[in-house]
Amino acid sequence: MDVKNFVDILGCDFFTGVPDSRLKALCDYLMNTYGTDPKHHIITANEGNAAALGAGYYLSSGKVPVIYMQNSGLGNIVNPVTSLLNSKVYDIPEIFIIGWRGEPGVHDEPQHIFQGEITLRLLDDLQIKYLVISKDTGLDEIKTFMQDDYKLKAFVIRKGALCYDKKVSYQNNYFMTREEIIRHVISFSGENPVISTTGKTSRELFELRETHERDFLTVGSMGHASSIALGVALNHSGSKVWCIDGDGAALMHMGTLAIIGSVRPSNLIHIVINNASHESVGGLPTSAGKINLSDIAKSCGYEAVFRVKDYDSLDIALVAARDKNALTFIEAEAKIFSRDNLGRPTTTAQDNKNAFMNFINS
Ligand SMILES: Cc1ncc(C[n+]2csc(CCOP(=O)(O)OP(=O)(O)O)c2C)c(N)n1
Repeated sequence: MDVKNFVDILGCDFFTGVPDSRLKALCDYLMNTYGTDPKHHIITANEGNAAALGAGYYLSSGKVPVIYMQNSGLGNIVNPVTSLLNSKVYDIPEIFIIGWRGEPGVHDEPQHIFQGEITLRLLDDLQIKYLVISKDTGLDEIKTFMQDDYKLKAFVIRKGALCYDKKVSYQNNYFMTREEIIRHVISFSGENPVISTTGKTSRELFELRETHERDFLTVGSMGHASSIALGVALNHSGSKVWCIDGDGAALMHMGTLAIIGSVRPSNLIHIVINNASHESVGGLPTSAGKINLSDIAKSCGYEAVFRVKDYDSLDIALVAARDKNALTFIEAEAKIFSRDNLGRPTTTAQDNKNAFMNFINS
């Protein structure tokens, strides 16, 4: 279905959410139509923020917003849906567009399987009325569904259901690549544990390594790699612990910077690869291109802070991080790029966990 025909039926002029690869057609359409004009389109740090932002839009305009997300984001909206939007509280209408990863019967990665299985059940429990959209869903079915008086409605989007024929390209002015930054990091991290973030960072790390026991790949739980790294660092004080994060992920749960900064483990090195983009799911911008993450880390209590633009300065920062005993933050600017032939981890998540635990406890 052409995404424009779909969006026209919704009759909304405010869209907010977190991008998803299943929703690439929608995301590209929104970027081409509105860019990031905050009157019409805001890419939020996490999906719960989008649900709340949509509530504010409704309160001030009386109009219904559209909130878009991958089904992994349902976890982040549970609280605003139950305690803000639900009819037992403020009874605020919203339309959700949800990319269905891990649909039963459709092959997907381990982090999507359980979320995929419970997606429709969770919507039922949240009292969100849904319509599943496939390639062959007719526009009339969508029009009929929109006439339903449910306040909270969701479209659950199957693989390939939406299409958009215009190409959108996402770029920045940065020079390094994420994969090469990761290669540099692991040349300095040696035998220390590495915790990597969701998306292509973990996929690239996996491909760069010959053996995988030193790495914990945070394949799901976007935004939580640095909290996992904090937990490891506190109990593994004999060695450095390296966290390779993304800007979108760091923003998603940015409160954790304050917690890490206040706990201040001197063996933790937190690297944020900042491409100002959600590159792994298509390239939509994050706000990390407009703010100064390094200054935020400094204010939160990180002791050594570096912002690097090229490989020489990256190496200088990595040497300092390795050799000093200080909570370190390295923001490495990267272009919006990944290889077309990038693979996926070939070991199971539980093999990864077991190998990592054996390594770390030996
Ligand atoms: C809660 C949640 N929302 C959305 C996603 C989909 N998702 C996977 S990776 C990613 C982008 C990550 O961006 P960033 O951390 O900047 O890393 P990059 O891909 O740019 O390297 C998104 C949005 C997800 N996995 N989980």
